[in-house]
Amino acid sequence: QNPVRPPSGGADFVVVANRLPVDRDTSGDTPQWTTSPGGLVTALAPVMRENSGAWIGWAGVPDEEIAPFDVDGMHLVPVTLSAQEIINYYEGFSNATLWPLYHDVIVPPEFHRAWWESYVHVNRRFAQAVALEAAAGATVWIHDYQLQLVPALVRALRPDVSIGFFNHIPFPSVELFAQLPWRAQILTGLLGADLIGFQRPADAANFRRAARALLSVTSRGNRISVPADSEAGTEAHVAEARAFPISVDTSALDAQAREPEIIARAAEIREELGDPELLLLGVDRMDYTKGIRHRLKAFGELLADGLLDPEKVTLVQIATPSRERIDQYQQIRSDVELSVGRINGEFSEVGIQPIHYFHHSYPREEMTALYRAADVLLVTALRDGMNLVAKEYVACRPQEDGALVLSEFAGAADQLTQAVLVNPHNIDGLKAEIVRAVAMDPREQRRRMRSMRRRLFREDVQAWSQSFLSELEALDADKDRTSAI
Ligand code: GDG
Repeated sequence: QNPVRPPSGGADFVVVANRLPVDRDTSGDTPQWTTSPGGLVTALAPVMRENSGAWIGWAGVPDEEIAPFDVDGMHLVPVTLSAQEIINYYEGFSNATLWPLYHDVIVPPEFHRAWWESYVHVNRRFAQAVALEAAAGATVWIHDYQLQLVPALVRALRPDVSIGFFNHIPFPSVELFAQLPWRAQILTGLLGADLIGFQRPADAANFRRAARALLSVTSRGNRISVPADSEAGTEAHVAEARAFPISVDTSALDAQAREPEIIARAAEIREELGDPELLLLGVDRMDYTKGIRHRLKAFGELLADGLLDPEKVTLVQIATPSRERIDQYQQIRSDVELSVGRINGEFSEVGIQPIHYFHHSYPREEMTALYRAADVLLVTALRDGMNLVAKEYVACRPQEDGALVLSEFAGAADQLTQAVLVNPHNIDGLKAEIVRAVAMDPREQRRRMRSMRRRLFREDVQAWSQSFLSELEALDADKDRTSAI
């Protein structure tokens, strides 16, 4: 399938994200692009195909100018990043300044002027790419914390387009956000959008409060009056900031979990693990926000207390490699590996190993089989925008059994209210709730799982993108009427 390429400036729908949804496969004779199947692609690919869309982002290779190309019916427009920009804009400002600051300073954010300058530069480059690709009156949807200046930059270059922004990670309280030396620029950048989406209502409220406190703008309900900015070259407008909780492709995951090969693989996984009576699972990027250390501490203590029996219980912990050049990520990996080694060293016997730890990633089918195999999923994030893993587990339980232990600091706790909710900082409480999930009456498990599944079938990732885009469209239609609030 090779649809007609939109000419430059011909895209009615433009997605902008740090990364293009593809990876370069260099294993064959000629390098090929393969789509990396993530939630965002699932949600947006159909909209892109219906609307002559374009996706703007970095292709994942440094210092290389790559011409736009088409994959799976999507028109992809690469933005070039130099090796130095990857260090300053991506690893530096995005992942060592904004990421920890927006996740409640679990580790201290670093503020460096050279990183900020690179962030500004790269955001300008993205905005220029949008200005070139977007057709007159197009819809532009910008994603995530790496690109917070893009909305206002696009508004200045292309006042005709409709601009949405979605923040995939939390937005911190103003008391923390105020530390950022460039807080006013970031808020002004975001306020360039017509619609600013967040995972939780609390994130949207934090943003509105920061805008009022630090920029002195006025707001009513979800709407913020943004004054004209002669320096930036933008007119006055109204921006709406509210929650649009992201979700998963529930029916696709459910269907995959029902495939005979997946069911067989799930049984095989349990067998290969030595047929434990109880299989606990953790799936995370190796990131200090995910609370992997807290989870291991609780698990280790439960073994020591004799409340979990290593002969009967196995924990599978997958921690996929992430941001490995950043110090704090090397640190969390060492901490996790030390803890896994200690617990296994203490409680293993020949043929018995309480923790199976994997520091690599798996194909989607294997993930689905693992979700299907696990009796209990442990999500103990210290702060997490949403946490799709929790939703994927629920979607992959067609038999309506299994229990989900879920941190109240993950956005998913707003929708998955029937999970066993925990505060991962409270190790005694976490231990008690793990025991509760493990011992839960199957009828109660079923009642809870059924209710969570029902909600996820209604509130899937397609519903998420549709509700965001239709609100953006409604705001656009309403523009003249709401130029003042
Ligand atoms: C950010 C926010 C928000 C993981 N290991 C493998 C694998 N994964 C997949 C999971 C899931 C995704 O990666 C991780 O998504 P999460 O939502 O759990 O977390 P972040 O990566 O931190 O994502 C988060 C999200 O954006 C969306 O808005 O929910 O709060 O931090 O889909 O399944 N996939 C495969 N192999 C692996 O080994 N195939």
